[in-house]
Amino acid sequence: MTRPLQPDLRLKMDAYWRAANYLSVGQLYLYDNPLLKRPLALTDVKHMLLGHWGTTPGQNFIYVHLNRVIKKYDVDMIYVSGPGHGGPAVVANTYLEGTYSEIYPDISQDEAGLRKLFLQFSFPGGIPSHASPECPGSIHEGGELGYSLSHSFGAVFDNPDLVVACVVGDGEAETGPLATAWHSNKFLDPKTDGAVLPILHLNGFKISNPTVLARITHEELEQLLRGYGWTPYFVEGSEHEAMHEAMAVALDTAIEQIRKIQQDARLHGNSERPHWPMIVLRSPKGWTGPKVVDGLQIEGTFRSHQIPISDPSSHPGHLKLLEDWLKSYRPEELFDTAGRLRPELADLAPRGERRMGANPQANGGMLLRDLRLPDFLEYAVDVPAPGTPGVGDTHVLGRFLRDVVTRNSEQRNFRVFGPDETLSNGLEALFEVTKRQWDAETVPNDEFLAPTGRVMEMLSEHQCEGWLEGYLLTGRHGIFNCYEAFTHIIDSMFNQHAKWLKVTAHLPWRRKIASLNYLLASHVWRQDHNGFTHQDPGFIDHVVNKKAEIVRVYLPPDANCLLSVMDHCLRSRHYVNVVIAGKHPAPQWLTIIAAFKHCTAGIGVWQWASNDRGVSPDVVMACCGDVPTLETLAAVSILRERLPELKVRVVNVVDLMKLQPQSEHPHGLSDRDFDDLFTKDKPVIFAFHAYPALIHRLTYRRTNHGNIHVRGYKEEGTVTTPFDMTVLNDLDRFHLVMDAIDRLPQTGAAGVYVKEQLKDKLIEHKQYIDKFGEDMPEIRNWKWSGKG
Ligand SMILES: Cc1ncc(C[n+]2csc(CCOP(=O)(O)OP(=O)(O)O)c2C)c(N)n1
Repeated sequence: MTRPLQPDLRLKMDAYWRAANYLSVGQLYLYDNPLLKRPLALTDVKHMLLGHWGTTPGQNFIYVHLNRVIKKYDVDMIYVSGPGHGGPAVVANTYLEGTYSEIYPDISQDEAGLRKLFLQFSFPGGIPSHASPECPGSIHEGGELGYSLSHSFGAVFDNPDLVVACVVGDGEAETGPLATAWHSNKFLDPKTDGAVLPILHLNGFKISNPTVLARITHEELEQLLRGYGWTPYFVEGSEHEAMHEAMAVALDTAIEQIRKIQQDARLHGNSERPHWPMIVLRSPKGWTGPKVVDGLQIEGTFRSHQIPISDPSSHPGHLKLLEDWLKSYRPEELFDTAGRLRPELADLAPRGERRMGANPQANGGMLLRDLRLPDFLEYAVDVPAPGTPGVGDTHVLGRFLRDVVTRNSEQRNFRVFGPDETLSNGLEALFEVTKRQWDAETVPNDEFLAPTGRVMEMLSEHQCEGWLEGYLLTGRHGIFNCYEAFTHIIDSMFNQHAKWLKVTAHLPWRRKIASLNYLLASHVWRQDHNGFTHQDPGFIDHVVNKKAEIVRVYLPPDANCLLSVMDHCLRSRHYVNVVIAGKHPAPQWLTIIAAFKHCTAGIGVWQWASNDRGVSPDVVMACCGDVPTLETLAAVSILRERLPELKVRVVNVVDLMKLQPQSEHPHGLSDRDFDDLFTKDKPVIFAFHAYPALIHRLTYRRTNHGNIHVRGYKEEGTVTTPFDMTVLNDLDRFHLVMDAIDRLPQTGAAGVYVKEQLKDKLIEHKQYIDKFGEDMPEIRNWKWSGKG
């Protein structure tokens, strides 16, 4: 290939790079004097010096080179900064291309704007030091390292014209999520998806350690990347002219190769798995920064990671070093006296929405289109009477999701993600209309694999979560279905996404995106065959820590409720919705209309199961979750049969956040409504799907909290029968009845007799399952009698 850079262009690009570097150092250090029009004084320097320099000049170098290829090839491109602590770089570049000032007019393209740009960085009331939501063009903050490639791939699914340039930190590359994300290339369809161009930024160091990938041989690294299926192009060195040339050649090659792969697939039907190009940029950490400070080498070492020159007020000589460093970029050549970038340099940036900071893909809500949803009422399970046997709630939902796929097949804006569990979680109906997207080899006995499909499965919860987040952040919709216990694997990714949603919800220019919907099937109570390792309902404990305006938790008790809840979640915006549902055959309680009403209210008295009409109840039997609801109703039928004078009220909770006070969560019941349901002074036996402490945490301010007695999972589990799981945790119908009697002295001797009989029942149960390996017939065949 001929050299793509004319000397004049190379010099201008170098100047643009210097401008970005100058603006980056300015952000780290300058309080005033942004154009160095007078000698640098201590009063011009911020008191608290915060931020990261090390990664920044390399990212500035990449950005200016990406601008060139965007213009040359008219590429629809966004930028993902893996080491997002290079915040100064993305801020500097979006400022230089003009998008920053368009969004924040106060940060104007002049000296006053420069001063504010510098001041706001890592300053109280200003912007954080990462590629944060405030930064135009960012879909990935990069504060918690590891997710850049998964986000990038999520962004290009169903986005055939988009290229995501994804800078991967060589430290970031050591994380589990990133290490597995290289495999995303086996799940990309060159016909219908876009492309990711990874740029492995091999600057050699993390905070205070070398990076693994920088300390293996060139050959090992190349083999590793080729082994992952990539074609790596190396750009290595530090000499500016040579590096500009090498980067330009590598980028031209990569873009042309991406175009060729796409054309081969799209126009010529080539169905071989492509070996997509990527770039390895080996450049010094802290490139162009101070070489030596206080006798210690800085550039090219871990010492450049954060602030290379510290505390000038107490270190004579540091101020001069800083001034020399800033001046080394020759700002007077880059900005005119008014502080405006010189026109011949400004001209290097792409125009309009081709600027990476202005690309609507990075503000996905702008592109979001509503899903075309089928009428969920049509998928209803017929429930002629409470207790009608069901086939398994998620199996019913699967038919609805199947038709969501079909109805949006033209829009191509809905996908279902999961780590190899879509079938196991009961969503097999999806495969009537779509496949799992898979671009690697297939052999005759494979099932449901195709180069393009709506189901994305790789056995990495990180990868699925990251893909889905990238997909949502670029304006599409989706669901993550996962075993409940293993959703914990992405606790931290959920955190980051929830934080992103919280911050973006308050940025007027950021449009709302579709909610992140978790479907946690295969839950704690029905992991009979997998046992203890698969029994953990704690994800929701974690979720409810996040901002109430963002998180929603639903526990539909049956299939019709699940349909109603999922329909709601798929219409919602900018939330994280957690839905916990069963997949095993289980009794159905509500007709679809009753389910719709119940789920809309989120909580309510099940009058058909209660006998306290017209009087105040003696006891409230509350339940939340499908198995606790079953056990509660079975307990209620014992109470009503054996102690018929008792007035029992059944309250079912679908929307967990109804329990919190209104002041704490927008869904919260008013105290008045809560007291109406749970009474001010009567015992409440609360059967809960997850750890009992969560109910106490949500209700501790309620009038009747002292009388709420919660049964839930208390970390007892093994491979056993479904009913025995509840017995092991005291959540079974017999314990619930005994709990009620213990709090109802008025049951007197009759209550004592019932308790004694139920204790015997528990012994019988144990003997029976030990002998036969399944639950007693009276448990298996129990049905709600309907007697009220
Ligand atoms: C998951 C995670 N672990 C630890 C950190 C703390 N941390 C911040 S920067 C950094 C080193 C990053 O190295 P690299 O990805 O190579 O970025 P660069 O050298 O370009 O700054 C670490 C460990 C983090 N941000 N995220």
